[in-house]
Amino acid sequence: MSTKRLLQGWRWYGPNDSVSLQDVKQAGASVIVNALHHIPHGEVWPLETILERKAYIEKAGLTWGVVESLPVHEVIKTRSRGYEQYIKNYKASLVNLAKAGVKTVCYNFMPVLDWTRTQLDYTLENGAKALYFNFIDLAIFDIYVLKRSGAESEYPKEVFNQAAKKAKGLSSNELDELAKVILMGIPNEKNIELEDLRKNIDVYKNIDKQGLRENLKLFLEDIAQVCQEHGIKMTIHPDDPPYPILGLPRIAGNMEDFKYILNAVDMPFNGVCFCTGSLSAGKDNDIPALLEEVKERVYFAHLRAVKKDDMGNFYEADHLDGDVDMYRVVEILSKENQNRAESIVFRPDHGHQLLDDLHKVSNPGYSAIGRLKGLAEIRGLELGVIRNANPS
Ligand code: DNO
Repeated sequence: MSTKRLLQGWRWYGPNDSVSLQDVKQAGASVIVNALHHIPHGEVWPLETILERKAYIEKAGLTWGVVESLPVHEVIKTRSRGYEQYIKNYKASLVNLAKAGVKTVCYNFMPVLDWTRTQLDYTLENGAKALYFNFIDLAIFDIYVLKRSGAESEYPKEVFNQAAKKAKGLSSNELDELAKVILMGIPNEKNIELEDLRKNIDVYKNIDKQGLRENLKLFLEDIAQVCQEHGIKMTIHPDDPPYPILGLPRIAGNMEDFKYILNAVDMPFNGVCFCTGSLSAGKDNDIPALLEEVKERVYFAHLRAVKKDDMGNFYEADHLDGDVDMYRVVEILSKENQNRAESIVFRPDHGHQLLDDLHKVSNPGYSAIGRLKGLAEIRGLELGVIRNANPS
């Protein structure tokens, strides 16, 4: 019996993406990871629009295999007044997606902000650019721009002192730029405003980690029947970074969190988008051990790696050269894949800006050549893993 390969995915932001579907084909990916970013969070995704997008992708000879993301509205995350309507809408979107045959859905349960970085053009030694997260810059934003009450005392003394010193030397333009990066949302979606962030942080004052976990559990219970009936696989994306920031609770960052999530609603639809990059920013995360624990519920994977310093600051490293044992990760995924009726989709997550990328505009983290490099390295690694498991 031949060994089944993982499916190579590629995040594509829709017809306006500067990386075209033709580019994706040349990179060698076959599964498109896409969302209807133009539809405001919380509204129903109409079947017709889904089918149109699907046809567009298929015309290019590719398939739409994963939705990333069907966003969970803040009203659901906070279980605030009116959440029932948002749940209804979410379920309606899921049914429409299932009717169109797109059944793997990625989402996150991060309060207010999706992934957070403090710099988008960190220059590496070889001149390529990477995304970067620095605690001192985060503290500057938190204390001097957002002016969150109590923020000062939440950072270690060392971070606070360095932030205070650095902030003095920053112009208002530089502070604005920092705020822009931290508040940056998903391309083509509505950006988060400073005011929204402040308001939302207030709402979360009454929702601690346990409260947010509970809200996730209730959300999963609400959608369970629809998912089971329609064969939908929900995959939760880890928090990025995988620990609390800006005083907001986080519930998907480590082994204990994922055990909780999978047990909370112990049904096959309740799965994980295993993002090695997000998880590797957590200093105590043993990524292969975590994958071993959750692998049966992994329906989608983001493969990349970060490198951290002692303070926990991190930049996005080469896909095979960060704080992740990528050989083990691919080995576990590939082995698990042999048990599956449908192969697991992975995508090279993020990429450096390199070569021609440096002269083009692309969505942060989503340049063509940087990701092509990551994809090519990972598919080579998979081949090596498979050959190692089945020496001829
Ligand atoms: C960043 C992405 C995330 C991810 C969402 C899933 O590059 O991995 O924005 O799509 O968190 O809901």
